[in-house]
Amino acid sequence: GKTINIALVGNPNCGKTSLFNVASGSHEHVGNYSGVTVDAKKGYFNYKGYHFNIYDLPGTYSLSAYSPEELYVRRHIFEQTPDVIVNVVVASNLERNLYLTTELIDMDLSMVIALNMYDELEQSGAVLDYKTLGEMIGVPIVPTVSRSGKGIDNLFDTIIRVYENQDLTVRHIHINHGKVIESGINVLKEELKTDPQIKQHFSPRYLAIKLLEGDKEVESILKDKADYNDLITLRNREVQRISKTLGEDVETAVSNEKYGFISGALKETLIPGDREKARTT
Ligand code: GDP
Ligand code: MG
Ligand code: K
Repeated sequence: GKTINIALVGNPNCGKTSLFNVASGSHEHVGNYSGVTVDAKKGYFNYKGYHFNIYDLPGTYSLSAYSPEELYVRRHIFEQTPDVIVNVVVASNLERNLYLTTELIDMDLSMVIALNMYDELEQSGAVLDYKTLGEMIGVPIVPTVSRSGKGIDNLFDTIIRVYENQDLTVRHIHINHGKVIESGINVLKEELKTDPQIKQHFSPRYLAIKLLEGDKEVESILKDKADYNDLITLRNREVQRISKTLGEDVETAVSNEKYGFISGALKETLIPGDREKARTT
């Protein structure tokens, strides 16, 4: 059968390891797989004729290059190129959890969202139209309770559909960062697109955004490009123009746009319940 490599990506304490355990059962390689100080595990199992390799990655709030965890997760995505990313989110804390989702969307990856701790969302009395939310962001969303295993089959059925390009929810969207930043993204993207190697491995839009944010690791990925110096000159010019026009740095502006995008999407799909109750159970 076919092999599907998946990676669990989500904030700390969103239920990744619980999901990993319930999916892989006792079939895992623990030990020194990563060789680094962050916590990561690989497991494997068969389901519906497919062989799954599943990686439980360290928890992260973002995919910038600030912490060893963020760097580890991003390198795993760049280097291992999982077939499908499972973005695990806490159903009752979407405003915060979906920030990482917007970073994954920028990277233009095949992805499914596990709407985990769905039991807590239901207990809080909140109602989420997750199907519509998934359609808005172009990513299928599957409610799960990874502690009990509820929804896990549905999650893996969805992963198979996404892998086989048979899921109708999947659509690549761009989070619009406004005219001033978008023109900077386009300038750099056009420059990056001329390199077939880069276009094949990374989303040029993602690299352009990260360059504007001053991401050092993305710079080092691009170091070998023939016209690297021109690219950086162009980047510096755009960063100056943007921060002068907007009166704030690119990173702040981009993250504000992302939070705005999330709250806009939730305004249309979430009827909040009693949050405090959900967080303390
Ligand atoms: P990780 O840090 O993302 O690996 O999260 P863990 O799997 O360690 O889970 C963090 C905590 O949330 C643990 O106490 C789990 O028992 C609990 N948990 C995980 N999944 C669920 C779920 O679906 N519902 C509820 N209520 N709790 C969960
Ligand atoms: Mg864990
Ligand atoms: K909890």
